[in-house]
This record gives sequence, C-alpha cells and structure tokens, in this order.
Amino acid sequence: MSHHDERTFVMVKPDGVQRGLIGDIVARFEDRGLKMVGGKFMQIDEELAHEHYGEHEGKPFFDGLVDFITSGPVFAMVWEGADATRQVRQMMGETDPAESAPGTIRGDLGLDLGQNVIHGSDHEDEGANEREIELFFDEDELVEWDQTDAVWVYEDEDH
Ligand code: DAT
Ligand code: MG
Repeated sequence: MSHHDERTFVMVKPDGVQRGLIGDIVARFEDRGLKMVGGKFMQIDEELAHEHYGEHEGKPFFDGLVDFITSGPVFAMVWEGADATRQVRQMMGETDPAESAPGTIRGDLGLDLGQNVIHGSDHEDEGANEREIELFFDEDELVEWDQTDAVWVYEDEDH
C-alpha cells in the first residue's frame, strides 16, 4: 500500500465556505479516488495564519492574505492517495483563477486571485504537505481506514 499513502493538506478557504462550495470540492477529490483521512471545520486565528503563510511574510499581499484567511471559517482536510500532493495541485489549477483551465477547481469556481477558493500544499516545496498537516491536525485527528473501493482505483491492489 506504501505508494498509495501520500498525504496532503487541503483547505476550502472562507470564500469557498461562504459560497457553499465545500460539498462540490470534497466530491471532486472523492470522485478522483482519493481518501479523506482528516477533516475539520474551523476558524483560523492570526497566529496560525502567520505560521501557515510564513513564506509570504513581507510580500505586498501578505496583510490582505491574513485578513482574508481569518475572515470566516475554513474547512481543513487531509487527503491520501498516490501522488496526492501533485494530483491535488493539478486539480486546483493555477494560483490565479483567471489563468486556470476550465475543469480545475479554481478555473470552475473562481475569478479573483485574492479569493481563489482553495489551498493545497505545494508539491514543489519538499515536505510542505507534512508540515501543513502537522500545523492543522493532531495525530489523533487523522483516521486510518480501509477504502474498500481502492481495488477499483489502483490496479495493483488485490481484489
Ligand atoms: P497557491 O495558493 O497557489 O499555493 P501561493 O502559495 O503563491 O499560491 O500564494 C498563497 C496565496 O496568496 C494565494 O492562494 C493567493 C495569494 N496570492 C499569491 N500571490 C498573490 C498576488 N500577487 N496578489 C495577491 N494575492 C496573492
Ligand atoms: Mg502555496
């Protein structure tokens, strides 16, 4: 099972929550065959926002980004599957929804760079997925479970 167990951090941002898009976004990952192993509806405080977006501190959009991400509840998730981090990023589209292909989450659901509906760990930033999972979830909030239809997702799973 080892190559199917990559975990990645994903979050529906406050705009996505307000617009009622949690279900749509969760359904896309379920349909793809990924497995949810953690989910938390929560409010991000200033401190967590600074930690989460630490790499952007000092950039001109940083204060607006912190204001936005703390402006209402988010739905934080951990999804597991083969190549999960990169696959989720592909499903998200580009950072700017206006540059994102139709069929992607941002390309289908957003128009504005500052309110781009979803966060996913950067697959080009080694270890970002594990760091972000740890930042948002305690170990006992992640659930190990058998996804019975995984045998129909992965060819090398035993039927
Ligand atoms: P991503 O969310 O695709 O990983 P990122 O990590 O570069 O993108 O930036 C984090 C968020 O900051 C992004 O989702 C939206 C916002 N952002 C990035 N670049 C921006 C810019 N030039 N102007 C305004 N907001 C920006
Ligand atoms: Mg990023």
